Amino acid sequence: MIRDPELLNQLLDTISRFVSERLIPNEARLAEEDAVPPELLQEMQEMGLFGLSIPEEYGGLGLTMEEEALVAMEIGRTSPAFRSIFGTNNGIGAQGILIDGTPEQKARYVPRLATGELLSAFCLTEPDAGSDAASLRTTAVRDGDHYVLNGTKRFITNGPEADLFTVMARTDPANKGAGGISAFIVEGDTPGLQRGPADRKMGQKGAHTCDIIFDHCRVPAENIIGGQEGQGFKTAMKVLDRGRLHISAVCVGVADRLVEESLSYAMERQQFGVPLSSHQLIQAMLADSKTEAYAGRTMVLDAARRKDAGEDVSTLASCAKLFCAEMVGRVADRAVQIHGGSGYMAEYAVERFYRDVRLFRIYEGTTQIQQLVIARNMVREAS
Ligand code: COS
Repeated sequence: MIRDPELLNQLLDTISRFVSERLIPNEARLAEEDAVPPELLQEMQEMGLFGLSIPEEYGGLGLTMEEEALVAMEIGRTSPAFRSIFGTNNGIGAQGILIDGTPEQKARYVPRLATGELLSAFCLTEPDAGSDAASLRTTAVRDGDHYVLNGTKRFITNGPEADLFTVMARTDPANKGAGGISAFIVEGDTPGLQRGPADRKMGQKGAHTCDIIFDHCRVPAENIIGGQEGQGFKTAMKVLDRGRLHISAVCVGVADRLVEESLSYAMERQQFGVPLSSHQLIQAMLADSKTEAYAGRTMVLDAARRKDAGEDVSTLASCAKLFCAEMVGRVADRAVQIHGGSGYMAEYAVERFYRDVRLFRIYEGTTQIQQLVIARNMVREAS
């Protein structure tokens, strides 16, 4: 649902220029310093990127899912770590409060999330609960007008720097499944919240993750999302429905960039007396990558439009995540192949992207979890 095509085109143009002129030239620095340069963070804040999908009444840009997908595709043309910090903030970090929070919770936190004054993170995964998220072990025990949280969350994006965490924890020890889980808003400076050392990762340098440890961490009872116990798993799943579409759009953007890099290298580099792009086996790889990136784009936009129209897109979001994450992996692999020996060298962007995109098949639900969600929904609908 594009609300105002002219305004949206202006926003996309501005972001496209920012990506080309500011982010792409700083990709190597981002990887080397393992941090988003502070001046770029500030520019992102000024452009409103920290509040992309937060409604205007809370100071965000209030983008629809389709609009957000188009923005994510544009931002996908550069290192995914640039997107990670603000995408996580107004994506999985803030959406739990937005989707299921009480009016008071939204009023208290969302305006500061929209400006980037508060940085947020999403705490679902644990050392022993990844794909089987409903088996999580972090506990939240009621004690007067507080809950006391104990447990460890793992691989938490924005963890080292977040000011606010959406935390899924078990409030009903007798219920070992999804129904025993509640979601909490936990402020980063709450006593008993500790951060582990930053993880050392294969790629996406500049996007930071770490363990978040809750050790008798007392959280006000009013911070249970929606004011109700037992709803936390559903909140997490709804957040992920949106998150998976956002990540799919990022995969499309990265694939577009890799196609561009592959084409320009193939047109420049000569072998057997002609440019690589004249060789049919190279052409086949270029054509396959272009086709797959286009298929991903079409798929994401269709699912996003349906979400904006109010349809349940749980299945389609998983279809998009499954296809786009695998697709960008294939496109990155071809990009390295087209670059030949150079593609294995760190001074070429495709070497870095090849490592960066590997994460897309894992986080916000592995490819295998998407297959499971799709097939289970198919069977359920047919029964
Ligand atoms: N929206 C709303 N509610 C949902 C939902 C969705 N998309 N998906 C599931 N639910 C509800 C179900 O309807 C069910 O509710 P009822 O008990 O009232 O019927 C409840 O949540 C439990 O669902 P389900 O029985 O399907 O849970 P399971 O434990 O069997 O499995 C999977 C759920 C495997 C799909 C889930 O654990 C998952 O997505 N895992 C991957 C986690 C992930 O993406 N981790 C990445 C970390 S975040 S970066």
